[in-house]
Order: sequence, then structure tokens, then C-alpha cells
Amino acid sequence: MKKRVLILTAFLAASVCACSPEVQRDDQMDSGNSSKEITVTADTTDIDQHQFAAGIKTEDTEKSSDTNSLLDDAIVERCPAEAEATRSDVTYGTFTHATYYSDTCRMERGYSILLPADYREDKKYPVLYLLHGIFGDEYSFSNDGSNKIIEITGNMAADGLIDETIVVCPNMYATSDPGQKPAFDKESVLPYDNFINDLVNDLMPHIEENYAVLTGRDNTYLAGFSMGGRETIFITLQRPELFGYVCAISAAPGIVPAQDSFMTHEGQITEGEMRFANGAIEPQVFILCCGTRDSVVGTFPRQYHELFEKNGTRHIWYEITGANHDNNAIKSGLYNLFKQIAFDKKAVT
Ligand code: FER
Repeated sequence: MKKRVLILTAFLAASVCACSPEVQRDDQMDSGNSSKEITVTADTTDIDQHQFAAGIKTEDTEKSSDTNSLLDDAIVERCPAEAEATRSDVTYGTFTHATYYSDTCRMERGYSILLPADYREDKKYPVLYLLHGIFGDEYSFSNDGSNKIIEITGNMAADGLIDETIVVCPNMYATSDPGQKPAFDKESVLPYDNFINDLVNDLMPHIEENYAVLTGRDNTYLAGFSMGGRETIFITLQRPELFGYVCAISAAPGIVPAQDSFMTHEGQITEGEMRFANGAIEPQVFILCCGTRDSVVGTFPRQYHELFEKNGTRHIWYEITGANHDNNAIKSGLYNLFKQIAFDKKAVT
């Protein structure tokens, strides 16, 4: 059944107005249809879904000049150029694709996995679960070379800052109905909120059984972009004992009740529940970040930060000056997550 969503028009128009001319050009590059009425069908193939799944395509104009940032725990807004560079002295890992049976979804489901170049069964590696944006799937990150995930993890491991790390990119749309598709309405979003069950009960056990991974929260990391950032926060609050290092990049609205140009969100939890349960173990590192020019989620990540502050939920909040809903934010979040891991783990050993 077709569902008409006219609000996208107003949203895109509003987001363009809120930006400088420079940023408008970037946005137009991606959608080019900000003044048109957009019809979102049940399969939502007629809007550019890529901007949601893995970020808007923008040129990286502002490179960080920070070259010696790894010796401390300071946040660096931009992923340093050398951290994302393709180096001839580093052998990088590669993404492959595999499947697992999900009891939650009652079907076989896919994931992409980045194994270090010299991955060996007789070693053990920490794991990052990395969650894509709305309309995405397990290929959203692995098909987009400009997020530099391979380079950032490879370079930081080659420099001895972090252990070689496995990155698992699941399909976050945890539905048991193969015909169900994501869209901006309450029913269509539910499978994202159900992903916590698939992750914890199906995917993580599968990864732990089939790969040489270190287990436990010290070696299990969670990060996500946009819709994936929203679920990262939700999952971390629900299961803080599972993930020691967490980063929610440009987190989408809907954890708490909200209204934006896309839809009304009833909220997964209340504002007062934006905290860990009393006595809960908390992540060693819990980062929230967002670009200052995010044209999709706007100030919702900041709202999460403010709720965390109000509720005494320990976290790191920072903004990436000039970044949109794009890979500049993704690279920054990943880099800083690994940087905090590097610092934290060095500090304890
Ligand atoms: C919303 C705004 C943004 C929303 C989801 C998003 C489900 C996600 C954007 C993305 O993943 O890029 O209101 O509601």
C-alpha cells in the first residue's frame, strides 16, 4: 500500500534554509529535489535512501591538521588526514559477507564483516558492531569506501594504538516479515527497535562461535550512525554490561517522544529513562556526536546529550564543526571512539 509523506518537502526546504550557501550546494548534490513533493512508497525506492543509510555524500573540505593527537584523550573534531590515509606500509583488512540464522526474525540474515588482513583463528580480536542508518542494510558501510572504516581501523592497529579489530556491520532491520520495508511511520520503524533482540540473542552468539573474538564488554564495542546511532544509545542503556566502548553518531530522533518533519515518535523510553539503571555497569566510553550542519537529524543528538546531562548519565558530547549528516561525522565518530579506546586501554595496562 502506498503511503504519501509530504512532510519531507517541508523538512528538506527547512534544512536547506538553515544552511549557508556552501552547504546548500552539498545538499543539492545529493538530492536535487528539495523543492519538490516527494512520495514515499512502501518500498521507499523513490527517494535517495543512501543519504540516510550511510550519510550524505559531501566533499571533505576541512581536513584536520592535528597530527599528534593520539597521546591524550582529547576529542579531535575531524578525523586526522593521516588516520584515514591509504598507506603503502599497511596491509588492510577486507569486508566479506556471511549469514546467520536469527531466531528473532525466524529467517537467515546477512552481515558484512571486516577481518584484519592477517586474521588468524589462533589469535583473538575485539569486535565493533557498527549500525547503519535508516533504509540501510549490511552493505551500507562496506559499499561506501569514503567512510574510511578500513583505513582508520587498519592504520590505528598498524601504529599499535588499538588491537586489530573485527568490524561487524549487520542489517539492523530486524523483522520477521520478509515483505516489510522501512519507512517513516510507527509500524515501519519497529524492526529497528527490535534489533536489540537480534543482536544480543542471535548475531553476537553467532559471531562469538564462528570467529576468533575476544568476548566481554572490554572487547565489545558498539557504534552507529543516525538510525543506527539511535539504536546504539537505546541498546547501550538497556544492556550496558555488554558494551564497554560506545559511540552514537548523529543519532536519529525517537528514543524519547519527539516530532520532526518526517514523523511523530512515541518514544522508546521516557526522558527520565535516558539513564542507566541504578547500580548498572556503565560503558568506559560513551560518545555522542553530531555535525553542526546536520540537515537530517538537526539538534536531536544535542537533545540526547542534554537529557544525559540532566539525568547524570556519564558521556562525552562533541560537535563536528561544519559536518553534515555525512561521512565527515562518521569518520570523526569512529576515529574518536578508537582514540578513546586506545587511551583507555593504555591507561589500564
Ligand atoms: C527521523 C529522522 C531521521 C527518523 C529517522 C531518521 C525514524 C534517520 C535518519 C538516518 O538514519 O539517516 O524522524 O525517524
